[in-house]
Amino acid sequence: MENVNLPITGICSFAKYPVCTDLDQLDAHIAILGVPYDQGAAWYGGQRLGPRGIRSISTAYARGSTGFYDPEEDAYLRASPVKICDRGDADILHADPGYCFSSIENNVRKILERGAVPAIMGGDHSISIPAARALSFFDEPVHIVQFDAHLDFSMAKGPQKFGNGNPIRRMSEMSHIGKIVQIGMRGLGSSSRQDWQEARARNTVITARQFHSMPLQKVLEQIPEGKVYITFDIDAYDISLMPATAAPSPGGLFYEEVTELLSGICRKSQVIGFDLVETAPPYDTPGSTGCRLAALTMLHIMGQIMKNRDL
Ligand SMILES: [Mn+2]
Repeated sequence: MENVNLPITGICSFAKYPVCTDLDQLDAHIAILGVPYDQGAAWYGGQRLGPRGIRSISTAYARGSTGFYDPEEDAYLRASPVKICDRGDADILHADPGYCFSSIENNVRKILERGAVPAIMGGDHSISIPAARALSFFDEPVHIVQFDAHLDFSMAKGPQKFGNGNPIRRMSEMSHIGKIVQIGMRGLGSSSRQDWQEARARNTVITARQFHSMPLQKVLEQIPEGKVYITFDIDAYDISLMPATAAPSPGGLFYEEVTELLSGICRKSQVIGFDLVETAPPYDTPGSTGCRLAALTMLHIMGQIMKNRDL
């Protein structure tokens, strides 16, 4: 008799996808990479536990090669022949940020070389810096779409240039990064006026308030065509949805509008990779609301990426 294979059983990989820790053997459309790193956190930490927390709750959504039936799309998403695997985590040594950044960049680069889409779960937002470095793999510019409550465009905090307040600034300095669209910013403490002016001069910035006053189609018009990397800071979501993060913020985005926009981006652009960062399980509810939201958002992006590919 075949095993029933309920979520509570088995190995706790992301959504119980097969584990492939040897990247030389990687044979998949999407490779999930955990990055348990939070030395970039300016204040509250705990993001290093993000990959474990997300993996644990994600097993509830394990359907293997059958995929998930989406009644609104009348389609099975992430179904065979789509191949997804969990690569495990980038090697991390917290006392040595340089070592960690090399490890993250090498992992992402290797996943790209094997022809797979990296699906990265952090970790604090600084991990997007080495991930973006690996995007020089492509022979054309890669555009960035950021979801976030915060601008993350600070030049530096004292001598620190590689913290979780700096990733978009660091990306903007990379010659292989093209346009940058920033969505969801709001509230107090999100960079200085000068940072905002410089971000608005270089990038397209859509605050949460602007987002809520715009038809989705207008937002989509701002998304570049071509190759796009999505960096999704989970605090883009409204505080009522997302307790499990270091800087939760009211006035944020909601699941339906986020997933609809993500679907639109995957239709319009070629999404070549994404990260989802800043999930911090120590602040989560007992029912793992935040980790669940993170897992579902990742599954949604993966489903939409593959729906728009010819296999
Ligand atoms: Mn951020």
